Amino acid sequence: MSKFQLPDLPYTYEALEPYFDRETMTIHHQKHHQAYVDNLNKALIGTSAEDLELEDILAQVSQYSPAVRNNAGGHYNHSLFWQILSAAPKTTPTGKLANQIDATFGSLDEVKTKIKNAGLGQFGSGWSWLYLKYNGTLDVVATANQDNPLMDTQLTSRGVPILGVDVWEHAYYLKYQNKRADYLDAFWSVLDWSAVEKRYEDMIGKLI
Ligand code: MN3
Repeated sequence: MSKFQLPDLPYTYEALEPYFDRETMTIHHQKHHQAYVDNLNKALIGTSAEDLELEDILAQVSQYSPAVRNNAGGHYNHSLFWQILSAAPKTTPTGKLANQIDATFGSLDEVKTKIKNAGLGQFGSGWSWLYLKYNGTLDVVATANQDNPLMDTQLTSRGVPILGVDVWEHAYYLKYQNKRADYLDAFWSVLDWSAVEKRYEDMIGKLI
């Protein structure tokens, strides 16, 4: 049995219509994410990372091949992405996360604008993240390709991602063509803040 497996989506392929369409979701999960899983399993064979957890591979990814970096990132990032989407999302954060967002960014609208602009400003393929720094503060950053803030290759923006939005064209091109901004606007209609809150509270608990 292979080390890493493609996780099932927690909803059907059409569940996020009309914001994220069935065809994009199907190809994104069954083809793109599956390929990251398969290529990661292949790239790990015979390496010292073979027995490590995914997060531990990412934390020292600079030691491994570009194939491990790209595909471990791809597997982690997509697994997170599916988990924070929902057909019946909680549309605003509450509790500790809401308080921290207000304290750090001023308002929810402000952090949403930062996340959108980071995604729009990412030239080519990548991701826009809201992440928890190891000092307990929040920040927004865009990364190229399948990189993410867990990677030790992130020199100035390291931490634990709690929200990520995929800005590769494969995430939106069938429905939105070149209009990345429209896709990023639609993302908020399927983003489940309760999943982001849960990640935040779990991580804050580990930092303290
Ligand atoms: Mn993708």
